[in-house]
Amino acid sequence: MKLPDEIQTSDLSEYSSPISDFIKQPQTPEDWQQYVLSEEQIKFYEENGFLSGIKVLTETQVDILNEELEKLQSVSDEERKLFYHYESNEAEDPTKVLFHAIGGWRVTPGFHDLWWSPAYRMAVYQLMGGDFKVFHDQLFCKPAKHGGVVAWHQDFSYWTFTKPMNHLTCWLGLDDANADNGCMYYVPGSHKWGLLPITGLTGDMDAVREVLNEDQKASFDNKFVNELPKGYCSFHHPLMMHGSYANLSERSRRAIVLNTMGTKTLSNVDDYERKEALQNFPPLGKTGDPLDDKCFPILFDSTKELGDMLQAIPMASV
Ligand SMILES: O=C(O)CCC(=O)C(=O)O
Ligand SMILES: [Fe+2]
Repeated sequence: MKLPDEIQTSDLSEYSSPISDFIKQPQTPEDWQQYVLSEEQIKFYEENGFLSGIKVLTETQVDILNEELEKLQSVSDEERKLFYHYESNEAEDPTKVLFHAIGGWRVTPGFHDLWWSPAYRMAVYQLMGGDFKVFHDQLFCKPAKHGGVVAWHQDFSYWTFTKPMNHLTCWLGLDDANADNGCMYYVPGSHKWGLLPITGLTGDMDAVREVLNEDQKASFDNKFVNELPKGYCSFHHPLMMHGSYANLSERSRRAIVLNTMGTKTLSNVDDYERKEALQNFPPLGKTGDPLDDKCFPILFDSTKELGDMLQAIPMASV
């Protein structure tokens, strides 16, 4: 997809609404109805900390994003500066490859407009229990044959430079994902374990065991295999324990992850210990400041979008 002619900048975060017709937008509150999650789905999320199997993109839309992804994997120096984090290979195992990049939405129109997908926005609204804004995206791509692991972790352990915790992650497959090519796994109910320390993201898959008690370790026996066709997504709570194994298969396993936060989220940078990880992040202000940079646009205004439908929508409370 080429940039529309009127778009003059190379930094798409200048635009806080869709810039193309990549994703069709609802025109009335009724148009949103088809995307509303059921009471059962909400209840499942509250109990388990994740919800899987939501369709966000058609195969054609996935193809468009995969074309853009090729560009994002070989960016110019100028484009590279728009990323908050960029590692062509973040795998600690020298025989493996894991592409991990944050900020691709600033560079190509499809990844920019993806934030405004209605199926995505309605689900996030319900699972977060209110209006929300962009935190950041993340590309996690494992090539065929030697794709690296993403070690077991909780997302919020990396996000304590923001407060309060009111975040949600969406994992969206750009390839069909299953156990063979390194799909994600969840430990159901682990969102109730509280916040654990960081134990590493791309090295030892099981490093987190050092900080777990016996019951927690035992619950990995019950892990959920998050198999998904491309274009489908899963959502998970910021304290959800999740990870993915190596990809030794003949197929790649690419994914785009969308991270949102509540509209009232504040900076909490002052005591944050990993300041070097934030070097290329958008301005975060000082502790207590609202996160109001252009890179954190509001994605949903429920009163405006939903009108009278508002009261009838089941909302999660976790
Ligand atoms: O793509 C993966 O395997 C890891 C993704 C992840 O950590 C996340 O969605 O929060
Ligand atoms: Fe994660």
